[in-house]
Amino acid sequence: MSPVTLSRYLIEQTRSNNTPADLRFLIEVVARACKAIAHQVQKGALGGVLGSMGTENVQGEVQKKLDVLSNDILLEANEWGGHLAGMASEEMDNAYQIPGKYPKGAYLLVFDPLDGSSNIDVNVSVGTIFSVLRCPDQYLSQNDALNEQAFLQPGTSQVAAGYAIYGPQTMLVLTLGSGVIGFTLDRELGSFVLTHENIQVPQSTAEFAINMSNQRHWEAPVKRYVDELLTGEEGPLAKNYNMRWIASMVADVHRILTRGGIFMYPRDSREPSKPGKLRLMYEANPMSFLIEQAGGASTDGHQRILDIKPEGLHQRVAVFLGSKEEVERVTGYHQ
Ligand code: P6P
Repeated sequence: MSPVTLSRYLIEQTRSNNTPADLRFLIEVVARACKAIAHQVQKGALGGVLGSMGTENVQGEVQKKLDVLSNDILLEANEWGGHLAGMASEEMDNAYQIPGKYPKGAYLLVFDPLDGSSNIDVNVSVGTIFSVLRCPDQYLSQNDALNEQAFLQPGTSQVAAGYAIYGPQTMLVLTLGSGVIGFTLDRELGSFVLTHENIQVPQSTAEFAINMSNQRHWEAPVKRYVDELLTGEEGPLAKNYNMRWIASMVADVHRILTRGGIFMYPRDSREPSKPGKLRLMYEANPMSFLIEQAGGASTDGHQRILDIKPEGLHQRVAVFLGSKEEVERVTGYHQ
């Protein structure tokens, strides 16, 4: 049988649950933009795209050339299609208004154009994370500027989410709300080909992911939990655990979707005013949607991340996601 490409998947699989044509079109446009980003990322030094821009984003983080280039690729790919009411990104302070010369549509696209920036210049996997929301009717207008309030919906409102990972393979991992599927980029075809149907996170695991250098800054429940992981089979968990920390959320989450694990980025005392490092709208929410759709769990230590009502586009959140058994355990320690 000929390979099932993303286009064929979107038509065949979504015919049954009649996914709107505009949403299928949006996913294909985002996938095409991710192919263009992959092309730039994989040039590396040969493309003159490594290093920093010398500017900072709204988070006060130094912007890498590839951050800005990836952001521009996603904006240019999506602004003309007539399927979006607006866009928002880690790299832009405010929402992106669809230029007046183009029609607007019913969806909102939120993304981290290139996550894992600290790894870009050292050739470690990075990725693009995206989340799709419906624009509430009261904010839909062909003429008026889009009000940023339109984006501030809980993660349960997402209609689709996914990521592209630029690693040894370029893959697209996606959910439309009926499970998680994975596509691998076939460079000869130039298409994403279905390679992973029905991705499931194992309920239990022996692998955890956290940046241990922050240990002295964690809250007590996290210190207790990680201490128990480290005491292994002599400890209360009666199991030896392994550790991984790639410092690219896309790569760590991809490993967890593939073989299980728990990913943690807790809040810590370095910046007590901030509830965590990772951003809710375009990192935690899309990844939480994928993890839950794959049978895992995702909380901020106290509540389901997808239930959090956002108050700002760039709001941060603590993240505990992955194999349900471990997420429920560490969340229980916070109660
Ligand atoms: P740290 C990358 O900059 C990122 O936003 C996530 O992709 C990653 O999980 C995290 O930050 C790494 O943070 O503090 O370990 O460098």
